Amino acid sequence: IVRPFNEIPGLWKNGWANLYNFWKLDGFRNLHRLMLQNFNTFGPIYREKIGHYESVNIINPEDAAILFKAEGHYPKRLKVEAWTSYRDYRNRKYGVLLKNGEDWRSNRVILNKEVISLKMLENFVPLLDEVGQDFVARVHKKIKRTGQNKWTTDLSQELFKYALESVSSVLYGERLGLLLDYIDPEAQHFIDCITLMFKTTSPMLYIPPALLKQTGSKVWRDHVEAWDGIFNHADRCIQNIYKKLHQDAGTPKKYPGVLASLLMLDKLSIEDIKASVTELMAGGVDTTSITLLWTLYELARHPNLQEELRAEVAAARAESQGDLLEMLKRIPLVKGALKETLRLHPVAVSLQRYIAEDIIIQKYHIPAGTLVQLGLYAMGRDPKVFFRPEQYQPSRWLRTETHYFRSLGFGFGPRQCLGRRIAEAEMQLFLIHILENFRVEKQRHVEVQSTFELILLPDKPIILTLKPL
Ligand code: HEM
Ligand code: 2DC
Repeated sequence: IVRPFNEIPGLWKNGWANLYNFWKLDGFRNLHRLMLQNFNTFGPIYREKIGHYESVNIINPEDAAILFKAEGHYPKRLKVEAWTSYRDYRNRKYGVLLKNGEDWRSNRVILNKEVISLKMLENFVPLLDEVGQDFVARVHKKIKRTGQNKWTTDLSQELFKYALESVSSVLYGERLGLLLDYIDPEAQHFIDCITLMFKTTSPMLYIPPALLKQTGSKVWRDHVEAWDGIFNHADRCIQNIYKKLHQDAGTPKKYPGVLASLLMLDKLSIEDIKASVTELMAGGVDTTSITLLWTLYELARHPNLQEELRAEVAAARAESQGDLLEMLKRIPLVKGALKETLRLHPVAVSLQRYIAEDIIIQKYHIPAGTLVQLGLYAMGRDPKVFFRPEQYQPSRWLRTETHYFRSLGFGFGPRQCLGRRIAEAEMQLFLIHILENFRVEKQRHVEVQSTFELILLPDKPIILTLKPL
């Protein structure tokens, strides 16, 4: 028997009362923990309305499979109104992140070839490897300066720079030089704007930005200022490449980067290219850097595992004889570590789709058009889904445990993360270089948890020590 939609358990009858309670529970920063609690209270499916945000939430991999089978030809995520409102307000085009329908699909198909195809990896890897090497050189320098043969620090700012340098080198085919002693204040401002943009987005998930705009609220003003900073800097980078392309046209050389490739391909309008390249640049900073920070934190807490990974990397280096693409095929445990990091510390607390057709989940009928969310953070910590979920165990991704709809850190299907290949290569190369050069240790026993600022971030600074091997 199928039970009706209105019988799904949960609090969905009074969105504004729920928003008030959510706010009292500091839900703006605790979303991931509140979702976990809701699954404990209501079971594997619950319906919820907070403010004007309405959804059905699920946690099981098998149910995720049903969800994604119903995503339709034009998969659509939760509409982040803060982001669309800004673009409407400033008359800027939506990029692939915010487009929907046929407009999204036609842009995405072209971007796929230049950004997420395996073929492009060949072009990206040498660029990203160079950034990795520069990061190592920078750390060695810092270690020398301390005079103590080690460097103890909160690496997050360093990792932001590493990530921005990496994604820029792939997008623009040239280096910004963010890992040098002098840090360009414009690049630093760009980094700060991204953080502010994410932080100011989360309240606007529940309270319509139009309302906040009318009342002249600070969140909206900060949000606009943050996006303005992001777009201004990206515009400058894009203009710079655009000009150069016109200056030395017709000289076929090395791989020129994603932006120049798209411009030469001439299949998307310049405005569309600018919009998506800006999104790629902004999406490529906090995501990979925080995932790397969490990974270093886990490696510091598990010294034996760290040695195991180091051995794998050394063997892969020896066997591949200088061929980096070969080397990346021989580090399954390093890849497992990154999956394990995203299981316990996912960037995205949930994946969501407005379903294109009616479905039945946990015997409940869910009509087409409903926003269905997979609780990614909750799934990663569910003992019914992962054996001993509290343990950081990269080897679980090599072995017998089933992986069916369990490795979803980058989303799923045609709407999955466009930056996935860049992110994976960038993070794998980073770990290779770190493991080949430093031992990572941590100070005292500090339990770090997640806090929600649209993406999940560490709730306190992670202080690590790097020692040369
Ligand atoms: C979308 C995760 C890095 C650009 C997404 C989505 C997730 C995600 C979960 C939504 C996918 C879905 O709905 O199925 C991550 C994680 C990263 C990462 C975990 C790193 C650890 C990056 C990087 C870039 C990027 C480096 C840019 C170079 C994008 C874009 C979209 C997206 C443009 C929207 C794609 C579309 O709507 O068609 N990402 N991301 N991401 N990501 Fe990432
Ligand atoms: C946040 O309830 C929680 O990859 C909401 O690189 C549902 C939701 C919707 C969209 C998700 C968002 C969450 C987290 C951050 C994501 C975003 C889609 C893309 C974005 C996952 C789960 C991200 C970080 C992009 C951002 C690119 C942007 C800066 C240009």
